Amino acid sequence: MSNGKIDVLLGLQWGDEGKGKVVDVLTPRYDVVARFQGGPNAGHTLEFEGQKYVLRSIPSGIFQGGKVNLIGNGVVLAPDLFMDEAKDLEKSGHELHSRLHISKKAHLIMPTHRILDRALEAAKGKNKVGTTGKGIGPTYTDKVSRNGLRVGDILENFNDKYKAHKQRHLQMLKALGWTDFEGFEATEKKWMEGIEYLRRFHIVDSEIEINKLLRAGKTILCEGAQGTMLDVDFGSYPFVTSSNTICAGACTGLGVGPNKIGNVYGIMKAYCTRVGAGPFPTELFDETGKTIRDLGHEYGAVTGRERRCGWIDLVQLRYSIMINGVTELIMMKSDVLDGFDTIKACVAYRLPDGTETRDFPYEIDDVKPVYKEIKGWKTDMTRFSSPDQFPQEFKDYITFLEQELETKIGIISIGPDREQTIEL
Ligand code: 2SA
Ligand code: MG
Repeated sequence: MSNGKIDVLLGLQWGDEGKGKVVDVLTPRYDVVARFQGGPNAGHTLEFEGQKYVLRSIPSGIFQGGKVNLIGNGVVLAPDLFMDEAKDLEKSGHELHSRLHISKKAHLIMPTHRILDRALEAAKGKNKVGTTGKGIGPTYTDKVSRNGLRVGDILENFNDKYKAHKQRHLQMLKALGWTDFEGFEATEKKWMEGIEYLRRFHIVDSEIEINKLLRAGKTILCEGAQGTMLDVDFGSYPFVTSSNTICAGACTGLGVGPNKIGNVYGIMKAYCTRVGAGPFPTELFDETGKTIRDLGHEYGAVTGRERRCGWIDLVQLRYSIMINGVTELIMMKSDVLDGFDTIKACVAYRLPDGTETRDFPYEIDDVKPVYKEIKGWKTDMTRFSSPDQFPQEFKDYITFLEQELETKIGIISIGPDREQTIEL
């Protein structure tokens, strides 16, 4: 962490690496926490003092007193879902209004965007992406096609703008033959309440604010959502989300120069998971996969969907580390593997022509993982408080990962609670 710089914290796999927990642990060191992409498709789970919270759009720094939390221009915001999330937090005693700043340039997810999300998925048939249904794709599509509605638009003539956008969406839905509008009026009503609720927050030129904070020597942590493999450019396209989830996304999603980026924390699980459709080379379809899902509680934080589980994939991680310029790794959920006799790590892919590669290829649909087997540590580490307590097998595993990934591991999480975090 250094003054006047932005540190970025990102998921290196397909999301759900445990970013929420890490940001919450790291925030005491920072003055500001910012989100730069994604929206309510994210589900960041945090646990402390016996309570569990799921954040969707609000930065995870909200639980620590005195921090500015910023929702950047790269984020897409659903006012109704935002209102639910914010009110829940307020109920549990967390004051938001003075501490949450929202960019005027963030785009609004309209109720019709969510219907379009469903309609477009349905039209894809068996090629569905398996989206979260939160309207993410259609909202970013409107942004890029220069049709979007932004948070700043609520400050003037909002109703007229809303109606015009809705009309355009309804025409698109008609063209798709979509007829299911059940509950739409109630949703729209609540959405409009969400707009009113939004007005009570600081709606700001966040790019100017953040650069002023940097010039004043403040420390800023940026929190990525989803994961690198869901990045629209570098992920497993087309089975990706619609934003740049990678480090460069923090520059465009907040309006800061690349020279302002400091540390890049890459978060990975000790294994790997994915929700939604798309290739996943190390996916396990057997009992081991099921055991990981049960022990790791691998169910979607937003949709409750079962997460697909598999072994850690070092080919994929090397690629993510390269794309993001990761300076330090953080490994989550190693406790899930505490009872395993043997652990596997994919060190290379065998391509359809029989050759092996350590570089991430264009297509990963039909690659076969080449595994290295590692002796399990067979120790309950959940109550450990220092790396000195780690069994030798676990220390060897860390060394192996650091060598394979050519990056040092700085933090290891040994359980869901804020306390269960060990710095190396
Ligand atoms: P979308 O809705 O357009 O962003 O979906 C596109 C793909 O991106 C995946 N995606 C995610 N994958 C993992 N976790 C996500 N967040 C929630 C969570 C998911 C949930 O934290 O658990 O609750 O189901 C997330 N958000 C998007 C998605 O599965 C599609 O593959
Ligand atoms: Mg998540």
